[in-house]
Amino acid sequence: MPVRKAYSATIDYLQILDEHGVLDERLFKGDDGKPLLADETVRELYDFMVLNRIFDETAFKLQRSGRMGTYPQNKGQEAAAIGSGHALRKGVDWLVPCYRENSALFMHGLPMHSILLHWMGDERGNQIPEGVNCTPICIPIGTQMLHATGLAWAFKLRKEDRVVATYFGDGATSEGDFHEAMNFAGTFQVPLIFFCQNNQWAISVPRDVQTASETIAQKAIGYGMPTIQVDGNDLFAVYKATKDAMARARGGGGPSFIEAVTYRLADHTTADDARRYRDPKEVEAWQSKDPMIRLRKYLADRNLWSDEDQRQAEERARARTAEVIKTAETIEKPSRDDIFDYVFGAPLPPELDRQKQTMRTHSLGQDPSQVGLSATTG
Ligand SMILES: Cc1ncc(C[n+]2csc(CCOP(=O)(O)OP(=O)(O)O)c2C)c(N)n1
Ligand SMILES: [Mg+2]
Repeated sequence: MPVRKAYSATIDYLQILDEHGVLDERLFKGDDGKPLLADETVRELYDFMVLNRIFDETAFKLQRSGRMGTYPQNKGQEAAAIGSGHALRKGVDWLVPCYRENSALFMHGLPMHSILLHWMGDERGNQIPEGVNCTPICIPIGTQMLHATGLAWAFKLRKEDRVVATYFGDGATSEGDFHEAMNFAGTFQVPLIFFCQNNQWAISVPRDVQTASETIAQKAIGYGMPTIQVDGNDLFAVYKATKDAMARARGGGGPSFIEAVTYRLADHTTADDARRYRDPKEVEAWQSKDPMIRLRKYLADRNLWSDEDQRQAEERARARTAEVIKTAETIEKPSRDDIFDYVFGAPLPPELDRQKQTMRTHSLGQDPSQVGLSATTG
């Protein structure tokens, strides 16, 4: 009996604005002849990139000067977050993030100081204001994809016209949670976009050590999902792929997968030193593919952005970032009693009550007399 082909597939790669700022007019115009994005919108999105880059660099400095805990820089991944975020409807669709798409969350109304509070260790940074459709940033890798699937399933059951987008990294696609979420979403045909920011690294593990899959996008084929690889540093390609996935989801076409090929230009977090494991030549090569360089060139070539515009955008971004820091740093400090009052409930067991009463010194929360020191020592 002859061997028949049981299945075959290809993965498309979409790029509309290349790293030199050259535009594929045909793809930008689309079949209907309308531009994918109006000039004014592109200006606004670039301006927003400037704000986010400056916010990100300032957050890094806050950590270095001891004013914040660990921080994972988003630098270099702005087109992926902003291009996809722009395709989602504010106040309607939902974002279920990890931690490298701040700008998409800000776009959908998350106050910028929330992100600083989170990384300052203040749990109020995870309180999402009413009407902002996102879940808190998620550090346990991959878990958020299951939440996103559940959320999208609920919208389907309730017949609500809402789409969910969940963000995760290349490394997250090696987690069991990823496969469970994909399997369920594909089987139940939920309105969900799996948005992978393939930034080539999972801390110190490079993508090709992480998985034997040639592309991340092809992993979706096993779950029956339309899937595409896009230039993640190209705002237009990311926006178009997300818009197409949105249209499919809203039309009852179920989940889609997008692999945005990008690069983590900074260290994994401020607790990392990538110079120990990354070839500087690789970083240099990706620096020239920075999403902001090509978009600025696109705008400048069309007389839509001048050096003066850039100067003003940076000035506005610095002023705004300074305000955000002030808000985060001047928030009323939580009481030290909160950990007892809100974690254990009432009545407090006697031992915990004793600890609460004696947590008066800065010496590991212990009363000096209990550790054999007089109250005047230290
Ligand atoms: C379940 C779980 N395992 C391990 C970690 C430790 N960890 C934090 S970030 C990270 C790498 C994630 O890589 P990727 O998904 O590519 O995202 P990126 O940081 O590159 O954006 C790991 C292993 C974690 N946070 N959660
Ligand atoms: Mg990664």
